Amino acid sequence: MGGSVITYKERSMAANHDNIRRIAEEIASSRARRLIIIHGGGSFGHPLAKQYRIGEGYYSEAQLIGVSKIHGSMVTLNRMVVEALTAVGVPAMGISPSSFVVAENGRIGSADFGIVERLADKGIIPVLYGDIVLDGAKGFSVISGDQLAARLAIDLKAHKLLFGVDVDGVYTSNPKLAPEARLIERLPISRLRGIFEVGGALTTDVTGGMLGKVSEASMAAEAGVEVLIFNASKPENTYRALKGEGVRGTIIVR
Ligand code: IP8
Repeated sequence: MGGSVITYKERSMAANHDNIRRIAEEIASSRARRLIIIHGGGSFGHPLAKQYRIGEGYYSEAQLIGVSKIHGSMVTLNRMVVEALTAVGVPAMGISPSSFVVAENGRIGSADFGIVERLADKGIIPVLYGDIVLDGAKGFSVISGDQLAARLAIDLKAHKLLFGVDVDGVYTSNPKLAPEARLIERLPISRLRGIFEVGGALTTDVTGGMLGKVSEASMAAEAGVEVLIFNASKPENTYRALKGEGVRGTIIVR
C-alpha cells in the first residue's frame, strides 16, 4: 500500500481514511490468505526523515529525537491501517521492521522474517511498513516499504507482489506532468535502464518514488516473483489484483 494512497503526501501527517477503509474492505472481501501487507510512509514518514536529515546518516545526537519521532509516526499510521483491517474482520497484526531488520548502507542486511512467515502460515496477516532501522554503516537509515516488500517476496518465495500506487502503473514519463505519457503494460527488466525516464515522486520522498519502486520490484521479478504495479486509489482494483482478475497496470517480467 503506497504512502501516496493511504496518506495525503502534500499535507503533514494526514491519513487518507477513505482509501484506508476502502482498501481494507477490498482485502476483506477478497478473502486473500497467506498475505503480508506492507505500507509506505507518505506524509507520516518522509517529511520527518528529511527534517532530521536521516539520508545523510547519523552524525549528531540531535537526530535521535528524530529517529524516535519518525518511528512513532509510522507506528501511528500502522495502527490506523491495522484497525481498519480488524474492523472489517481481517486478522491483521502490526509488526515493526526496526525490531528485526538491520541495514547496511541503506540496504536490508540481516533480517529474520521467521516470525512474519509463521504468523502468515497461521492465518494472521502481518502488516509491516517502511521504517527507520539501525544501519551498520550509517547508524540509522530509512528502509522503504518497497525494499522490504521485494526482499520479503524473494526470501519467502512469494507467488505475487502487488504494489498499489496512486497512478495506473509505470509510464513513459511522469503522467502527472506530461499529458503524452503512455502506460507501459508489460515491462521486461531488460528494458528498465536507459530507455525511458520513470520519473521521481512529485512530493518529498526520501526513498526514491516510482524509480525506487521499479528498481526494487525488478529484483523480485528477477527472482521469479510475479510483480504488478497498479492503481490502488481506484475502487475495486485492490480486490481484483488480489483475486488475480485483470487490472490495468504494469507487469514487470524477467
Ligand atoms: O514510503 C518510508 O517508507 P516508504 C518510511 O515506503 C519512512 O518509502 C520512515 C520515511
